[in-house]
Amino acid sequence: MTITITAFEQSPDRGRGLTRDMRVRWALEEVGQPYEVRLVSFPALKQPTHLALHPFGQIPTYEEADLALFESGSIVLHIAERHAGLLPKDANARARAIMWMFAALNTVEPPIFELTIARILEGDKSWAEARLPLVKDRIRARLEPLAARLGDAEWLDGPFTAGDLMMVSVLIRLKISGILNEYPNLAGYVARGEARPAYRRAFAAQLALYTPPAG
Ligand code: GTB
Repeated sequence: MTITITAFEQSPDRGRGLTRDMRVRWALEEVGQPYEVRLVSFPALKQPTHLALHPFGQIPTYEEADLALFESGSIVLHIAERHAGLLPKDANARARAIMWMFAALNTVEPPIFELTIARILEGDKSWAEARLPLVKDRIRARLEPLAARLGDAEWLDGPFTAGDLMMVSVLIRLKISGILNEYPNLAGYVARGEARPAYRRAFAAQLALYTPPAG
């Protein structure tokens, strides 16, 4: 059964792995499922055809036979539940992996996304510079306890799970800000995620989409 996901036709990050289709690609690579990508232009995101798939007019979406999903978290959870490799067999460990997915999306990602908004959408406002330290401190308030919990461990709770995939995907956006380097164990955690062969394949696939052919 063919899996089709959507991604930006022209990505504002030029394929640096920051858009949310990347976590879906990574999950599919981890479980060894081939997939196709349908590129959507910005105007098309808000047209009826795409809105029927995604009521908020965003990417990514996921289609497989008669199933259509939106929300990267629900898509990654669906992939993890259908295919071996991202959720432990033990019921309690599985519940904790899903807990970490929610922690990534619900607790850690919001202040990180706020920094993107502050920089990109509010960067030209007279008060933008004064607000940045507050936004960054709200991120630190999440990273500090996360770093304490991770400690010297390789992953958040035993072997690599969908919880780590989601947490690394969320933290990656902080790399350019320098905040991640304030927490060396989190920086190492992200680097371990990026070094996974599945991540590298997903990254290369989306980068290739936005790289003009040589010559
Ligand atoms: N909660 C949803 C999910 O997790 O799937 C959020 C999806 C979402 O925000 N999608 C964005 C989108 O479609 C793309 S990823 N935006 C278009 C719109 O809302 O009209 C967000 C994003 C955009 C750009 C960069 N960048 O340039 O670095 C990074 C991330």
